[in-house]
Amino acid sequence: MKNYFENLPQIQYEGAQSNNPLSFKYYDPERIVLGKPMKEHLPFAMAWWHNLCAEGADMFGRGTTDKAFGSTPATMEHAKAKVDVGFAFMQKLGIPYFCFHDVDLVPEADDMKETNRRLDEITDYMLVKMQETGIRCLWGTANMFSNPRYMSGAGSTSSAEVYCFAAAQTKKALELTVKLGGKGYVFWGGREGYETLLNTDMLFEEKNIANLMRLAVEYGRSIGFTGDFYIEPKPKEPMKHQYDFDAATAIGFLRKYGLDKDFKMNIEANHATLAGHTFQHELRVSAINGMLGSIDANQGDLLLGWDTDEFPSNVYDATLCMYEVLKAGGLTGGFNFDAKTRRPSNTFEDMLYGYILGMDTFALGLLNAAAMMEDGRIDAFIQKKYETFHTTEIGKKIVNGTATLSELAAYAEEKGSTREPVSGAQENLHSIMNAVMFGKR
Ligand code: XLS
Ligand code: CA
Ligand code: CA
Repeated sequence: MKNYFENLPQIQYEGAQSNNPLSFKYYDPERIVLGKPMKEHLPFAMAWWHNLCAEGADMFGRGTTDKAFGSTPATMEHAKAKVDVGFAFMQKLGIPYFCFHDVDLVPEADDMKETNRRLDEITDYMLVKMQETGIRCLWGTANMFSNPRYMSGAGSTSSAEVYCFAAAQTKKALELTVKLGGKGYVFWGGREGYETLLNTDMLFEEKNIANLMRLAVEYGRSIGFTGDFYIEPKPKEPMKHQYDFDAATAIGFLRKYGLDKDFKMNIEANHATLAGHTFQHELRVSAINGMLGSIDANQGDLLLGWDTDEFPSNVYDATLCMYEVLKAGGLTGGFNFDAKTRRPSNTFEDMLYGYILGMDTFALGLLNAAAMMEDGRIDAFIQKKYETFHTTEIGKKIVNGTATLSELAAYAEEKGSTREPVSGAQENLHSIMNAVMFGKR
């Protein structure tokens, strides 16, 4: 078994001056930021599917990276090799969590009973590694989008039989998540959407998805799952239109079907931009609705219209992300690197470089966001911007809901005309952010 990572030295923080590519330049796990160590602000996770399974295949060519790890592909020997390599990888980087789909762990058999037997075997093997290393499961999920049976959806399928398979996969994935002590359980609705309404009963599909989620909550709670369920919004790809378009849509759906107490959002940066939003927007919408749960830390490419799942390198976006996370008081989940190396980055070292880049980018984001909060000018601006609601009698009445429409109208009529509100000062605020981020040169 080829376990390249096993004999490597631990990846350590060496600082920005270091030329060692296998070191952190900014991620210093024990460094105290706003009263707690960086590693507690940034509970990172490895995505099993990309890191241990994705070989760089795309629609135009097969894989470029060998992830057989010296074993025979699509065997239980291969599944175990991935466990060995995965845990060695996470240990070298000091990554405390992983996330998985059921089918990332073992090759899927034709018969579901055999797949489930394999899943039992591999999770027994993983549990031993987890005990040895202290590495934990952040969240689990069921892949209900790759198998051809889900071509017309899982919860939203047109077939009652397929619906039962989706239920069976959800049940098993929940059991595995509980067995591995997962903090969360994700629903990403890759096939829950449509291509044309000419062949789709949207309301019927919506109710069926909600029903599957309700059944999952009831079953999960009955087997001792106390964590959060997550919806991971994404507007499109693979479907033209996906029902969990963005955070606002998913939150509205959860409230409509009474699922909002058990669910939060898992926000992915790349999905946010595909929906025409910033990452920060999706985080804010989730946070102000009390549903900011976990984050899929990656980035897209605005020049491309699809989900590229790149390792985050954009420090500005990571800063705004961490600003939202700090303001929200942290995550109940963590930061899952749902990211893959580019197709020509086909070596084992590249896998490490991807994670080092992502962890350093988020460390910089955290440091910058903390500095923005300590600086206080942006907060002070926001407070000042809305001050007439807090300092004038009429403003206070609006805020506490005691003013009538007639009273407000009488106030305006008496004034006759008004001045414009204070400037939005966007340019100045961006300058402040730059100054805080880059300081003296
Ligand atoms: C795909 C999604 C998927 C979820 C988990 O775009 O990001 O990987 O995170 O099913
Ligand atoms: Ca994701
Ligand atoms: Ca994605």
